[in-house]
Amino acid sequence: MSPTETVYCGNDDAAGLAFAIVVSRYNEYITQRLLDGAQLVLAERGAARVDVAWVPGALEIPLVARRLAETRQYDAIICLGCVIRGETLHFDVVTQQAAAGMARVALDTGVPVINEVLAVFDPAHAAARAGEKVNRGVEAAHAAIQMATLMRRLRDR
Ligand code: INI
Repeated sequence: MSPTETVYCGNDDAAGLAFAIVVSRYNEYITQRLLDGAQLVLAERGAARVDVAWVPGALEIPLVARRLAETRQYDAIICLGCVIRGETLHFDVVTQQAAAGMARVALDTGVPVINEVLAVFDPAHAAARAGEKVNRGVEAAHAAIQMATLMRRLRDR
């Protein structure tokens, strides 16, 4: 006799779902484009609510993400930032602390947190990931919808 098997997966339908986006002003000429990409996808996919919180830099993202996650009002939190190595001597600290903080928020609260803080070597690399064709904000929104719907599926099983 074979065991029963269930495969859990999310989908790309954001209807009825609520999202928060935490976005940093540091390198805003890049992060605004990531935000535009994420908002476009969430609107296209029918999200019911999309709230945006601006923070000064990547290091401030985790605290605000946590505050938003703790409201229990959001199905997923999307974090957008841009750290450019040439501009910071503490590149590793900023990227690693931000990433560790975001991961902790997700694990502590159970709310999916999508880390789309770009960590790149120069502005051209950042621009290449925040354009019309390739836009990591778009990818972040798709990941957020997938995770939000997967977590609902797991909750309702
Ligand atoms: N923050 C960023 O989001 N990107 C950067 O490239 C960056 N650099 O270059 O330093 C950066 N630093 C600011 C940091 O995130 C905090 O806002 C600041 O240290 C105050 O806590």
